[in-house]
Amino acid sequence: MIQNPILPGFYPDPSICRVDEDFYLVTSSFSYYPGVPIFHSKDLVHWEQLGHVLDRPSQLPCSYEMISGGIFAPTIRYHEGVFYMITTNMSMGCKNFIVTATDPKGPWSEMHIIEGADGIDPSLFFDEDGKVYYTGTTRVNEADGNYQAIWCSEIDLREMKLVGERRILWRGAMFNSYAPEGPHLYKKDGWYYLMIAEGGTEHMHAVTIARSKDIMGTYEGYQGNPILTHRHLGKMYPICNVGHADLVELKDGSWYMVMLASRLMDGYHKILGRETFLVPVAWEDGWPIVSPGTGKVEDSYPHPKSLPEHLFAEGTLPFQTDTDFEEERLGLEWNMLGAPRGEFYKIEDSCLKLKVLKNELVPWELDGLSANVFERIPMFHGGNGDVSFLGRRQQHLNFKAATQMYFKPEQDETAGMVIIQNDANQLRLEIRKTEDGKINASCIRTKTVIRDGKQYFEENTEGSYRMDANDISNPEEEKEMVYYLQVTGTGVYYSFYISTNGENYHTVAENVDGSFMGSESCGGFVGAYIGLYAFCDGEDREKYAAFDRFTYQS
Ligand code: 6LW
Repeated sequence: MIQNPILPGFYPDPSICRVDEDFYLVTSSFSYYPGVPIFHSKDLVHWEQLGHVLDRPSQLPCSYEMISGGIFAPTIRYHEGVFYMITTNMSMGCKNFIVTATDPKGPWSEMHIIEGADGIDPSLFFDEDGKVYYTGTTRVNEADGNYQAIWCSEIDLREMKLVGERRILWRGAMFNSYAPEGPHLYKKDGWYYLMIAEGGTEHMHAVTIARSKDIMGTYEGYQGNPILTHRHLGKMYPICNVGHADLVELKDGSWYMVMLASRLMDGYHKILGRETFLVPVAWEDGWPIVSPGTGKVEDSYPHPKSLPEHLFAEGTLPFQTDTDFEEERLGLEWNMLGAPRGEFYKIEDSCLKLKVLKNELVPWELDGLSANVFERIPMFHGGNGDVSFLGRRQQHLNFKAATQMYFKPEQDETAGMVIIQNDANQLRLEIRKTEDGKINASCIRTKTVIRDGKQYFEENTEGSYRMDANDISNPEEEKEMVYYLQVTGTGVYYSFYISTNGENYHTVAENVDGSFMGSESCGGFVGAYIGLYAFCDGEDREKYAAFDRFTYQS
């Protein structure tokens, strides 16, 4: 059975390709590093993660400062023994580039920047005559107005250069369509099909299609457009924001589509961000019918008829983990913010150790700046240091995460767990030393509020627990103290607990409303992460907070 979402949690802008009996899928990753997770399946039902396409800092110049910068909408294609991944790095000033590999597990090449390719959402199409085409989005300023459109040019992949004439292919299905983007070209029965997203990536998102006999146009929009949307189903329909899709043909001639969509949590809240879904597609009269019979994304579909079931020995997604940090390397579920500059973490003595660094996770200097993500992204591309944070996606509506932390804070130092949606919208469970030398565990909420198109930050304490002598087993001992931290999420409500012996837990804050962390409130393109961090108020320290174990379960 296909169970949607096939990739739960923040996995937007999916792109898929098939190589014989194997399917490969990539998604956007914004400023999380390593970037562009790559997945593999043989039956479209079970998925394993192979790694990340961008796993060296040289492939992903990007800092932590603007989480919704970095990597937008990748496309993956395969041609004659080579995999191509093309995408945009917004943190480089909207540069489009290609990396290649002969093995999808990597290594992938360094970036080949495509000069002159403006806009976002690049895609590649390999035609039967050997020519290759680049499609993307652009802004057009002409007598008939200033609008966004899909453009196309031939590309020479030996030289990694655009060649020949550049053409506008389509402006979208709607008159004055909003944000035509995410184009992909396909060829079927002598027609070139141009499938795109329009309506913007929030509630009005949709998938539309046009076709032409000539790759450079003229493209004729399908009368049945949009071929997929949930915008007419109302804001309380449990799956919303459906759009940005890619098609794949199976060996038996059947078709499937991957797309992004979000699941609602307790009302119109999309804390998990945009996730990857899969639906079957049929063709009628030369046009695709998406999810035949219902026309919408369903929770499940029958197992694809022609694909034998295939499970993976390493386990299939989503990741539910119990990590004791015995391995030398972190699992594929872990990400940091921005490409690393120095060594801010190490795995040692069966612990994940995070260096106590200046707190960069809440960029207060952004206070009072434009609330528009696109205006803010270009302002940040050069953080000097690292943010001492490592996290994984929240992939389930209900979950429990726990860690065991050794840390002896000075007054201006803190470490703990965070639910982070973006640059400033977070819930943290943190340990601090108070002025009288006691230890406090607090739940801190940081949040943006928008006034007059500008973004302002607020911070407040949602609850705290002050340790007393009974809680600390041996306060005289020089050894760092151990804290067991636990966070549970039930829909939009998060609860935070602390223990010093792993048995008796104290409530720090219960049922804290996290609904402000949905993209509908705080904007941006990512979804919630659960992370570990170690910060100080002043200069960076040569000191670590050690995490002995981390579990995440739904
Ligand atoms: C992406 C665009 C979109 O580049 O959102 O949903 C942007 N579609 O195609 C960021 O994911």
